[in-house]
Amino acid sequence: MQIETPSKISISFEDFKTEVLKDYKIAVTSRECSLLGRREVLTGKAKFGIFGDGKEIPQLALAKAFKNGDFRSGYYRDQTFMMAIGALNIESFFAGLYADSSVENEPMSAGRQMGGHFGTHSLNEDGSWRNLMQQKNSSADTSPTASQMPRLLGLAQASKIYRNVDGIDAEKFSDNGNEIAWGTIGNASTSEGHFWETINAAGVLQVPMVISVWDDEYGISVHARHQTTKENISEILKGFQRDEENKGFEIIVVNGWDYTAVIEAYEKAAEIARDLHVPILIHVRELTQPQGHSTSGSQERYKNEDRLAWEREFDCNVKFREWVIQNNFSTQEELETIDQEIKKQVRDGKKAAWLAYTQPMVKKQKELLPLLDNVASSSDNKDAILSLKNELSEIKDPIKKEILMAARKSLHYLIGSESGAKKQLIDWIDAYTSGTQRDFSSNLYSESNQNALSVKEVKPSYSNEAREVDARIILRDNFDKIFETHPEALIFGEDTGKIGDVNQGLEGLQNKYGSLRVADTGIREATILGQGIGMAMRGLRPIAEIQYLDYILYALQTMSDDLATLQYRTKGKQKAPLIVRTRGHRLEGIWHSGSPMGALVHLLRGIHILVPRNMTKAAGFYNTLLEGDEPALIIECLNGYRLKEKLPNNFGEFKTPIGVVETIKEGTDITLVSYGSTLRLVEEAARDLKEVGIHAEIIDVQSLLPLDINKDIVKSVEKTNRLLVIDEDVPGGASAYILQNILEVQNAYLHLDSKPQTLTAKAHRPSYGTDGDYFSKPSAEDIFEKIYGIMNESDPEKYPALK
Ligand SMILES: Cc1ncc(C[n+]2csc(CCOP(=O)(O)OP(=O)(O)O)c2C)c(N)n1
Ligand SMILES: [Mg+2]
Repeated sequence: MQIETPSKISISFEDFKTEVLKDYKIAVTSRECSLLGRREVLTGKAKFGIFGDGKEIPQLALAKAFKNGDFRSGYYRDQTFMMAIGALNIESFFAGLYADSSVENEPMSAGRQMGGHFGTHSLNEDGSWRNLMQQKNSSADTSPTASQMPRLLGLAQASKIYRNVDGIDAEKFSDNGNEIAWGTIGNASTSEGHFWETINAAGVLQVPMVISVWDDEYGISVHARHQTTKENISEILKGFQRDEENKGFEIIVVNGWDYTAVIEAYEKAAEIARDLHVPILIHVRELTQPQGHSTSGSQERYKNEDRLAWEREFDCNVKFREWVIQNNFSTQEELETIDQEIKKQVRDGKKAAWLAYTQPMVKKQKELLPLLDNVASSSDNKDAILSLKNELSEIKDPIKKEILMAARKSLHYLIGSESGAKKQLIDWIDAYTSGTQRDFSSNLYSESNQNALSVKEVKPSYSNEAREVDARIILRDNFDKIFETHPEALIFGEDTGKIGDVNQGLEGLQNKYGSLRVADTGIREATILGQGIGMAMRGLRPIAEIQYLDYILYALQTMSDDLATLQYRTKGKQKAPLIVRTRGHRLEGIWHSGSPMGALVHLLRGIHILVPRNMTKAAGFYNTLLEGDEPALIIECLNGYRLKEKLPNNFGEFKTPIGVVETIKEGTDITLVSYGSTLRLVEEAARDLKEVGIHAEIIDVQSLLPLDINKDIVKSVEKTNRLLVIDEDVPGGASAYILQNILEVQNAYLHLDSKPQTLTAKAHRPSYGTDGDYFSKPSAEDIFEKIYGIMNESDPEKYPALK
């Protein structure tokens, strides 16, 4: 018998039945995992659980429409989808719950993220790209609600670029831009600004993005009436609906428990998005949470009996089961047999995951116990050590912490004694700690041989008759070379396209390279950043421009939570080598003079932060980064575009090294450390100081993250014995960060004859106008007087008091 499937394909009843039963098994497996997962938390084997129960059926439909090369950017409810695409199984589901740090057992994040945070592997062992067209891809989840949205936009936009820009080697990333980026988000999370910004931007850009809203009417305990106008996201998005005259969204509404309706909805969405690059929102309504939001808290506290009864009736798995029986795909008895089989499979898989997780630690426990016996036997603290040993031996499945605690505490009891046994224990602790520490701390930055620090310096070269030009010309000519030689490179931001950025560092380049590669965007910093992340995750080399450093705060959440953690949270299995371009430091007023470098340095570990003092250095950083595989933020000096710099003749080739400082003036009396726009004032002060017999050495750190990887600053302090760090951040900002490195990492305190100090801007935002600047930021006079004061204190006779 031939029948018509929901997607109107004619197949045999038997084939359709097979597919239906396959889906049924995945849905039941996923549900069993949720149920057992909750028990694992309640019995203390896992710390926290957040599951996909009540969202199974639409995810099966999503998985059917999802093709190789496609990307997901979703959230913690999507375990059924991940199982349906073959990226998650029972064992890896439980390994995630247990925080198993083995990437083989727990491929989502090697235990770094809570269970329910999904991702696939985009990279080979050596950090190079896999062929993303031969697999189904999921970008790595993040916990902040709606933080998956900005990245989703970029994942979708990559298809548009691949379809419309010639000359890119797309083999591993795209088939003529036919890939869809699929987003998922909870109904309550659509309250976040990121959601709205992404929706609007996708409508403008017309990219193949399909967002599913899993609507269960709640966000933890808070009902939709507090979340969403009219309690209905698709209703209020109606203005985005495309029509004959205007491009926009296709909006689809479907009940999540209705198996055939969801399949139809996803088939339709896929067809439109893939072919036409139209963004789509699927509002999946009437979903439930059989076990409540998560393992912390019970839903009986905020759902009344009516609601709970409705949820039991409309549970999508229950409805699907009814449908399977009603349509004669199976019988009550057959399904019961299947259910029992799956229950057993899940129990067995859970046990296997627990064993795989605990076995290596039990082995370590067994290794350690005799070592503790050995050290105890000849120790004065024998009883104390044996009691630690006994406590450890009684733990059935010890974790790493418990094992190392026993070992290290025993060592504390051995202070002052020497023995072969103690040496053995120390070696064992060191070996176990260093191996294990990597499980938790590796891959913050790229560990591939393309990492940005291994790119070699190439100096700018100059012809004999090299002209002095406005510095923005150097950026422009260098970008020109970049776009000429890297077809996969593109830049976008506010005023970036038509006028070639507000300082004309891209003048004329849109005409030359087209409006997709040198593009204007709306005023929406978070999604500018997201565009960059998503496109970088699909093999492009985006440069996202944030017009002024002061406005990076709008994008900071995305940079900090998503971009900066990507390598780390996937243990090096995904990367987004995005360059963020901005301009900052002093110019005018509260919002065009910011230099919040301390804040950025602290929030953006995982991203390189570069602070070039001029545009030649900046251009060199772009060239370096394009050769590497890592994300970075480059802050050009806002007041430097019209200053004169000599025109190099090797554009695209000269490279500024990352993490390497430069001594820009030699001196013997004091080491001055600074960066960016402040350096010009430091140089001016140093010239004046020379007049009074003080010879300052000036070091430009150039790169705040990483900072002085060769430890060159201490070499200068060894010579001068005095140290002042100067910047225009707030007191205790980046200057304190630099000082900590010099004193603690480089041990410069050993060489100091004077108190090491910082000179910074005032604690408030910089006031407007020239006087505002003078009284808010360090001036050449401030710098002179500070240094003179240090010299006066050290030798009042030679340097008599200024006042
Ligand atoms: C920015 C942010 N705020 C708060 C939270 C805590 N939180 C986690 S899930 C959640 C509710 C989300 O509800 P919804 O989007 O409807 O998804 P559901 O869990 O109902 O599927 C909240 C408030 C968070 N993770 N991130
Ligand atoms: Mg919800």
